[in-house]
Order: sequence, then C-alpha cells, then structure tokens
Amino acid sequence: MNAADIRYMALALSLGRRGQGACWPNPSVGCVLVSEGRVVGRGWTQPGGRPHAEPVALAQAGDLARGATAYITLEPCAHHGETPPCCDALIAAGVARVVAAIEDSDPRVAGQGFAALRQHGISVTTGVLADQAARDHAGFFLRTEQGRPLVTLKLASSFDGRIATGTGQSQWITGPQARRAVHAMRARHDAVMVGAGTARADDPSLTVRDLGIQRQPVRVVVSRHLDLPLLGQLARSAREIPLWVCHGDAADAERLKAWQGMGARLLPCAVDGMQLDPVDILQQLGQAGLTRVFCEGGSALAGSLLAADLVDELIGFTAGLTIGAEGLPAIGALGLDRLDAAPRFQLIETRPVGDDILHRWQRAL
Ligand code: AOF
Ligand code: ZN
Repeated sequence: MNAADIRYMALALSLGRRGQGACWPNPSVGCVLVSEGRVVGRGWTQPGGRPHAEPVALAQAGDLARGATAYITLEPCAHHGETPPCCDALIAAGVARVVAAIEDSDPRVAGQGFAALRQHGISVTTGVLADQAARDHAGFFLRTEQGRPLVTLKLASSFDGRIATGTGQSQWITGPQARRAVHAMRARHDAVMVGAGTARADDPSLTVRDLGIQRQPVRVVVSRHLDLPLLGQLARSAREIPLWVCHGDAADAERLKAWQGMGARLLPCAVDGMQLDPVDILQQLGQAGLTRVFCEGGSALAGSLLAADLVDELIGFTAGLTIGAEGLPAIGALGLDRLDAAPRFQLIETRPVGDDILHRWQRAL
C-alpha cells in the first residue's frame, strides 16, 4: 500500500457513494482504473444494481485496461448472477493489479473473488481504506450478515429537543436549507420511513424534490392498525412512487384491501406489546431488499428503534428556538433507569446549515 493507493481508493469510494440509494439490494461499489499514473476508467454500480462498477470502468478504459491497476471499494464478484463475474472481466481485460478496500460478505463471493484473481497471476492488495469502505457498505453488510438494513435516524428539533408544540404544531421548526439537506440525505437511502403519527400529523409525501434524481426512495410507513387517511399525500402517490406499509395482524381487513388497491405493498410484521416489533420491521424490510433506511421519526418509532439498539447513525438538525416541556419530545420513552444503559453514539460531524445546526453521530463499529 502506498500514497497513490490511498488517493485512488478515496476516489473510488467517492464514486461508489454516488450510487447509494439507487442500487439496492446490491452494494454501491466504485472502481477506478489507473494506467501509467493516469485515470483511464471510472465506474460505479448502476441504478437497480447492474451493471456492476467494474465493467463500467473497463468499458471506459478499453485497451488501456491492459496492465492497469484497478481500485475497487469491494472485492470483485466471482459468481454467475444476472451478469458474468467481474473477476472474469478484470482477468480478460488484462488488468495487472487489483487494489480492493474490503472483502465481500455475500457468501457467493466471500474471498473467492480475490482467489480467482490471484490464480490468474494478478497481484491483489486488500484493506486499503477498509474502515471507510465498511461504513459506505454498512447497509449491504448488515443485510447480508444480519438480515436488516442500516438505519439512519434523522430528527429536526428545537434547541430543547421538541418536534412539535403541545397543540401539535410542527411546521416549520428548522429552516429551508435544512429541509433541502434532508432531501439530499433521503436520496442517498433506499427508503424513507416514518411512523403513523407523523404520517397523520404532517401528511408528508416523503419524496426527494428539486435534486433531479432518477429513482425515488421507497416510502415506508409503520402503522400497526393502518389507521391512516386514504386521501393523504402518501396514498395519492402510491402508484407512482413505491409505498410500503408495515402493519400488525389486528389491522382491519377492509383497510388492508383499500391500501393494496391504492397500490401500496403490505408488509405484515410481528407485534411486541403495544407496538410493532422493530426487529421484525427491519427484518421484513431487509427481506424485501432494502439496505439503507432513513427514518424521520416520529417520537414513538424513534424510541422503539433506539430502545432495540437498531439505530446506526443519528442525524440531528437543531433549530434556535425553545418549545418547552409542553412540547412533543423528539424521542419517546426508552424505559431507561441507568445512564450507562443509554444508547451512546460518536460524533462524526457538526456544521451550520442555514440558521440551524447539523450534527451526525454514529454507532461505534
Ligand atoms: C461487484 N461490483 O459493483 C457490485 C457487486 O445479483 P448480481 O448478480 O448483480 O450480484 C449481486 C452481488 O454482487 C452482491 O450481493 C454483491 O456480492 C456483489 N456486488 N460486486 O463486483 C459491484 N455491486
Ligand atoms: Zn460484479
């Protein structure tokens, strides 16, 4: 590993991030081909998950791929899926060296990609910027290893952590720049998820607007009884943009039929006490293919995910206003007595966004 390896891998990682939110259930991989100190090919996993990153970069490089070094953010695949193995494509193109960030956890690949390359005399270096790659591919790894997607929990609140007044007024606590930043964050996730209370109170559309993206994230509403207005924004747009509803077994059959008729996909989930089991919600979403879910509250769903230790990244937008104790707290009850049992996160970023403060926190890996 040398300084150039790190520089080109950083470039490959930034390309890979471009596909986040658009490739599920596949990981969004980046690939850079370098020949004689010059970048001759760049690729990332295409919308829908195919083609993979490597054939895109190889097609760009053409004959210049012969003898080149390939920087790839994930071990190249070795399996015959819907496309031929990327290993075979790298071998056939005459690539001399492969630098990969991290091994693929898909059992169809899991080390076999590296082995195949080495068998063909290609020099393989692994582990370059592996920590960053583990973060970027965390959703894919969580799904293949634990069956659930990565969860980012975003909350926009007052200085004192409230998301509405006592009378339920919530629009708008944070400013237009923060809302725009939220749209960009939605676009980097496979799905946007809210609880039923938020869907009723805000009547959100949960779409990405004004960013010119090709593929809208799936909208997920968690509603045990499916008691949501059929004339709301979500229901009205269910034919154009996927809308999935997680519900319990006690949900009224007529309502289930009505939502299905509107174009929603129903995901029955296990009930745990008074609420849907957050572990099962995420398992169902994982089974349906999601790798990265952006949860925008409300307080009950946020509390239930946090209490079950299912939040991987916390994003706060904090506004310079105070609402007071009558207001609705951003996070519902966690049932904690002891501070040492409180979910703790590491600060990774803080910056002003318009008149608000953005802060991002990650679960320790
Ligand atoms: C790569 N480069 O850009 C991606 C890879 O269903 P398939 O046939 O498209 O294969 C999906 C698997 O391929 C996925 O589970 C992961 O192991 C790998 N993804 N591999 O070499 C890529 N997206
Ligand atoms: Zn591949």
